[in-house]
Amino acid sequence: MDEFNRILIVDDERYNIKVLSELLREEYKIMAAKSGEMALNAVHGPNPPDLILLDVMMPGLTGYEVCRKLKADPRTMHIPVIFVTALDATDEEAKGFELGAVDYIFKPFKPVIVKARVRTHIHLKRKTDLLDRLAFIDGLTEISNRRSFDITLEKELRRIARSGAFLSLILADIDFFKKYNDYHGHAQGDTCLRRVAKAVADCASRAADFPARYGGEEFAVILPGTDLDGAITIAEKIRTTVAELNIRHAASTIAGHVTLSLGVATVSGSQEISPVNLIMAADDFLYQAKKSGRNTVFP
Ligand code: GH3
Ligand code: MG
Ligand code: MG
Ligand code: MG
Repeated sequence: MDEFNRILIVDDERYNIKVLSELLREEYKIMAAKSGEMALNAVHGPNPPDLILLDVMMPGLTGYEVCRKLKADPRTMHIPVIFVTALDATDEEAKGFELGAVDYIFKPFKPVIVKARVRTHIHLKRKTDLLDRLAFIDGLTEISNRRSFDITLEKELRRIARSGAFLSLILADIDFFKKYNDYHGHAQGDTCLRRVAKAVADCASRAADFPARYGGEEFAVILPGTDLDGAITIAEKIRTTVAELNIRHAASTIAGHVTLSLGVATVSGSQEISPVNLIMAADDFLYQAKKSGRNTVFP
């Protein structure tokens, strides 16, 4: 990660960009855009900013329009926006906040005030990012956690109810993991979980795919837009990828390495199904995979 936080300065006047960047460049990495259109390109680039200083009056897209677009896009909605403008009127300021800006600075601005406000919002952004991480990412495996899985499954099921598309769910469970811990030790068990999680995530890498740690040694993958055949193919790829990691499992009675059993269930948007029922359906198949000898995909 970068040592510096990035600030995107958006202003149609070169002079304003110059003054603001001179003010902030000691503490932050500065990006600049001379129009709303360029700003939207910059936020979708490889290094998105941590905060945006946004001029309101610009030819082409105005600052308000840029802000509205940023807040409507899940990829950019979390980037704090501060309006920097000469429009000193309460209703303008209110409009900025209504659009989701975190602050409003009037030109001509006082340098110390700009610095202080930017620092405050960068600090808040860092904390929010950390909270999101703690709330939604599993600390051990660094993939999405159960909370995040529950929220996503519910949301995606609602989405396919409208579109009529398929949605599949894979549940994967490590075979004889209790024996693994007993034989190789808990620390080695943790390392194993991390490697398996990475393999699961690598096999479900399309933008819509959602891999998560479902429980202790259980993983889940939500596959919106994937039918049963497609999901079985992915489950099979997960199974072989994990087997090929060749993580030694001296206590396994079916192989000398770590293996997975997997269950797959699918719904189409025309069916009414709750998250719980879909999970139960996948879990039933997982149970059959276990019963049939493990290291396999069901159905
Ligand atoms: P099966 O093949 O039937 O799935 O057998 P199993 O031993 O894998 O199943 P069981 O559910 O009995 O055991 C799961 C084990 O996973 C027990 C628990 O100690 C271990 N486990 C759960 N979470 C963690 C973890 O975070 N780290 C480690 N090292 N082990 C964990
Ligand atoms: Mg302007
Ligand atoms: Mg289990
Ligand atoms: Mg298990």
